[in-house]
Amino acid sequence: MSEQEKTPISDFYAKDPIKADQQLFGRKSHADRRGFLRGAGLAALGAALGSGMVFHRNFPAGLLPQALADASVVTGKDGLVILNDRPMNAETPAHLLDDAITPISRHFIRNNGIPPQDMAADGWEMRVDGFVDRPLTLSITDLRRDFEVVSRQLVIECGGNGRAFFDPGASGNQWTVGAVACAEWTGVRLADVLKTAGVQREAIYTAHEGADTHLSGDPAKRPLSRGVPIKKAMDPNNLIAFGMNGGDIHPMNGAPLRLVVPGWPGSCSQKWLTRITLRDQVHDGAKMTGTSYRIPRYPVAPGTDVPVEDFEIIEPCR
Ligand SMILES: Nc1nc2c(c(=O)[nH]1)N[C@H]1C(S)=C(S)[C@@H](COP(=O)(O)O)O[C@H]1N2
Ligand SMILES: [Mo]
Repeated sequence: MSEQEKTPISDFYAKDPIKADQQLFGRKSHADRRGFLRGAGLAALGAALGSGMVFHRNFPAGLLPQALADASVVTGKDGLVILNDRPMNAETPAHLLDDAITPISRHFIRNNGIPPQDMAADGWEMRVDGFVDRPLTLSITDLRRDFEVVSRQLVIECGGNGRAFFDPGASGNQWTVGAVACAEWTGVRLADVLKTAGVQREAIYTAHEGADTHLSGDPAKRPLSRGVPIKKAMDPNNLIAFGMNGGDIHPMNGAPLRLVVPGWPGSCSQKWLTRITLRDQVHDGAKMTGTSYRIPRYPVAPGTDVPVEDFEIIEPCR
């Protein structure tokens, strides 16, 4: 099954649990699945996932084993709750957010598309272009050699955090309170890189690109490309990061290179970073326009229909 053909496992189960069982376990009936469970099958699956499934003999057909719904299926993540598996989105239960520095295993995952296959740090390059005096192509080695390397504890919070509590409800991932984390990021200051490229007078906004691909598989479409006003881009706390909590960045958190733009919605912190373009207009990339990552520019009662032209880009977390 290709990445494009997959459906979120929870949707898959919600629609037709018996069929989902048949497809997942390769058995034709409820009774067969029980037979399969009594055999070595699910125990082996549990072992493969890193935890034995106790009581698996009693699982009724159509019940999605928690271990499959849990982000422990993502290597290096532990205890996260999967909200969607295509694209992968997983939040951290509040009781696991009690560290001053969020462990990598507990940093939430928010993907709009399909992560790149190749995340090797060797050979990774990012470009800086647009309204700059000197367009740059930088490897991670170049970044480490040519700029001051700093470590900062920075919070990333998704603009959708808390959406599950909206009344009336809003579409999208139903984040409760766990789409937030504070890792210690290591990298170079975005401002230093932009100064080296030479910011031209016309530049008013950044445009960020990553190596992830659109869910449709169409190479012409980007899953997400956001930016920030140049004033925010020059804030010395923004990092182009290649390290997380003293090690490598986790693949689901943007390895090997990402932006971290603290204080602004998480969507500004482009993962799998390949390019920053300085523009002479507000960036109009994927998820910058319409109602994406925007809010009405005036207070409205919950559920009010607001014309699209009255939406403005979400800026600092307020
Ligand atoms: N390339 C790319 N960068 C991205 C995204 C994405 O889908 N693709 N999602 C953004 C959003 S909406 C958020 S909230 C943060 C989440 O970062 P995390 O997955 O490391 O927690 O990444 C941002 N950077
Ligand atoms: Mo987000």
